[in-house]
Amino acid sequence: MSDERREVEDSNAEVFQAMQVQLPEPEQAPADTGRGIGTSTLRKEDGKLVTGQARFIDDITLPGMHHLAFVRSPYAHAEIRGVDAAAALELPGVVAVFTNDDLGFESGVPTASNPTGDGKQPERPPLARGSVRMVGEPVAVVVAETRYAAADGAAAVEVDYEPLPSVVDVEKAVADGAPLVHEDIEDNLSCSIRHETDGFDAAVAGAEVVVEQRIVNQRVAPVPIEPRGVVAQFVPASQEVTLYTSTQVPHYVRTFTAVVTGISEAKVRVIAPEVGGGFGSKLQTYAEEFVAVAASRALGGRPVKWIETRSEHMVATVHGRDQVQYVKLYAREDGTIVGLDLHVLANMGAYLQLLAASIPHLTLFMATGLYDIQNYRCRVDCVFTNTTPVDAVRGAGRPEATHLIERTLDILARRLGVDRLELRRKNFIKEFPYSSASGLSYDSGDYEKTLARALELTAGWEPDDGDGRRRGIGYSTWVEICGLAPSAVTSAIGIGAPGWESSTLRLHPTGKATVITGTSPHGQGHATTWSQIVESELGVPFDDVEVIHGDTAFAPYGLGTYGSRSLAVGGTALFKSIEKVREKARKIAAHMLEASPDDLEFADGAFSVKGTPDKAKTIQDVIGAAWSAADLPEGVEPGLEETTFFDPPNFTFPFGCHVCQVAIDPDTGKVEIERYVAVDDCGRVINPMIVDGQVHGGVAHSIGQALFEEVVYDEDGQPLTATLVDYMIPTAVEIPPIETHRTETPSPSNPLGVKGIGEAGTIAATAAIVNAVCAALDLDHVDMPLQPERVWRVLEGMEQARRVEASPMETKGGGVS
Ligand code: MCN
Repeated sequence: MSDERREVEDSNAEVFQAMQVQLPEPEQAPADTGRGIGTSTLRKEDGKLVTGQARFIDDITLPGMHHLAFVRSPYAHAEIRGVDAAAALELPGVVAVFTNDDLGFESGVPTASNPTGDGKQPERPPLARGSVRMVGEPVAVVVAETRYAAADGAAAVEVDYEPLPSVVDVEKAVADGAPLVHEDIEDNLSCSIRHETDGFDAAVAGAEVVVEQRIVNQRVAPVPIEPRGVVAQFVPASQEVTLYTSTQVPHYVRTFTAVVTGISEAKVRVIAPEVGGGFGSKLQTYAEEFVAVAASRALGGRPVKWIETRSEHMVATVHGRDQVQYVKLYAREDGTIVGLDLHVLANMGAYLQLLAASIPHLTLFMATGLYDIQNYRCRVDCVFTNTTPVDAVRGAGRPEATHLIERTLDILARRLGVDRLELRRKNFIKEFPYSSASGLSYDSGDYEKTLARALELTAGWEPDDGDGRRRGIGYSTWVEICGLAPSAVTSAIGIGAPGWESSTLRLHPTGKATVITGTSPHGQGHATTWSQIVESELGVPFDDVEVIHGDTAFAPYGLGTYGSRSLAVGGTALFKSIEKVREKARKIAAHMLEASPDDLEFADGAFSVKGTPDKAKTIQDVIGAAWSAADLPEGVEPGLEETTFFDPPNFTFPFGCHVCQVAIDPDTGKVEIERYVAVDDCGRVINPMIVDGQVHGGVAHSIGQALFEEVVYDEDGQPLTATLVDYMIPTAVEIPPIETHRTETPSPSNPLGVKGIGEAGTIAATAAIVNAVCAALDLDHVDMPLQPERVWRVLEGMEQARRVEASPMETKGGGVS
């Protein structure tokens, strides 16, 4: 060691000084690198995704790892008389077969939803005990040396079932004498959520027109590109477990893994590596996660892996929507809407998953849409059936709301013989904040503006049926609730989870920044947009910001990514951490500049003395000073790192207008979307390109629901759409060019002025498409999906479609509460 070096080691101060000398010259704050807020900066996430360097669950291989395969029920409802694993255990490579009792669970699969406070929440063991209540319910798990051996083992396990009567349809499930899904729940109802404004009956008594319509919002499957998967490794000596899982909510998975397995929460580490899409379905804690952890524990710490097959996905991962809605809309002859009476039968499936009844509760909240409807009565019955649980799928309760109100508005316009856009304008909410009849406070909006912009953009559209096809234009003027929070409200409406979000901002001695976010992106581009916020607000260049997420060992507790909340809540948590860092940095800069903190201004990443711009310190200068700590103002701690937990005062309410033109082939019933224009308002925009991408994806999702997708069960509860051959999701061929446009109405709910956009397209689009088809066919209503056969039957006037067209509430025996 040189003398010089020895000298350095002698004094801490000198060490810092010496190291500081070795630091690269701090980069100067960018005046404008063009990658801050408001720019369409390319996504920094994409390099590894498009070059195959990203790591998904199935890329993870641990030494000595075994594989799991689940034995799943082939019956919709049956008693389990016995499980015989002898033949499976004889097979080469099969190591063990576990049933629920072998795995030492301390509770069942959790739900965090109880909107009425007294909802029936049947216990659901991770592996079925005593009986099964849906096709695909896991009964046992096979551990084997290879995935193939595990699959062979699962096929060889013999389960003795005694089939029981089952019910799959919500209307049948609530009828007298229906088979019971849970023997102790006599009406198949988990809960009935009710809301009624004062004096409802008197207020609607004077209505001159009443539109009644039964609307089916059919069951859909989420179908992300990557199905679910887990890798778990338990360490017996320390009683720790690491769980890699394809999830949107790693911290919830950690908490519930602790609850279900009894392992200390502090010893559970959950990692969400790259997640290949979720669309709401990975906002869950699933039986397979708990089983994998418990299996690794039962095997003395051997790591295990399970990767969901596509057919498993179609029965074992939650489904979405599945509501039958009885709508009654009251109006005056002049088009003023007087009141809305809504009864929803919401299919919960066989068990409650994480959000369960809270999903149709969101339908209740948003069913009056962007119209000033002050008289409102709604009843949502959450019904058990022998089917896969229904929970969040992109939009989660809000596409169902938009669809029903936008469909009913078009029917009302036909009934009154008035222009459907005039009818909308007449009833638009015009002043904000607006107290809705369902008890919400809409933060900001300008519904005329998005409609006007959409009309400007579609002014030249003139449906021409010169080629023999029938054409129509449909409109959807929509609003949604997102940015899920505030915690006091989520708690008050029976969601047993808060709504805040966290972020840590850490500045490194080299002037670079790490953001640790509690959100858990899986395609939304948070690394990019969070870096844009740091560049604009702190002056650390976009490329110098690293964003870490999805690992509970590193991050403060975070609630994850769902409900289009990440920017409005998590992005704001980051903004607030930046503010805290800036305030501390201001004190240090003032000390360095021998000025008062109040005399400094911060712009373009530098503090300067007001009126003397050349007396300045960049944020990078300050980061170095905070780290070296050689000369800090009194009372200021070294380092620049801040954490924020942000709980917003309100939700955000994005809105917009979507317009769609369809052409229908009368010979085949095939619907083609010829043009699609989306004008959305999500407040201030961080990255316009990402927002466009989210809208594209969201609209594509709803094109799937409007035209193609439906999960179908037969009478006995056998799924008829358990593969992608039977369940059609649209490909690029079916998705038309989607034109996206925006207006910007800032939200007062957060300092960035932002609202969510991740679900907007999905929430808006089905109504625009079905309204266009109904306009083309000149009829009141037809239910989704508008597959060629259904449309052809409408055109041919065949019985099934006539029933739908002629307001089938009488024929179906349903009623409005
Ligand atoms: N954004 C923006 N300016 C705004 C609003 C949003 O730049 N005014 C950016 C955000 O910074 C973020 C993205 O747009 O990068 C989406 O933000 P946000 O609306 O906050 O939504 P979340 O990030 O919370 O995403 C959740 C939402 C949901 S609920 C589903 S479901 C969904 C979706 O996002 N699933 C997706 N988009 C998806 N995209 C992909 N690729 N895969 C999924 O599974």
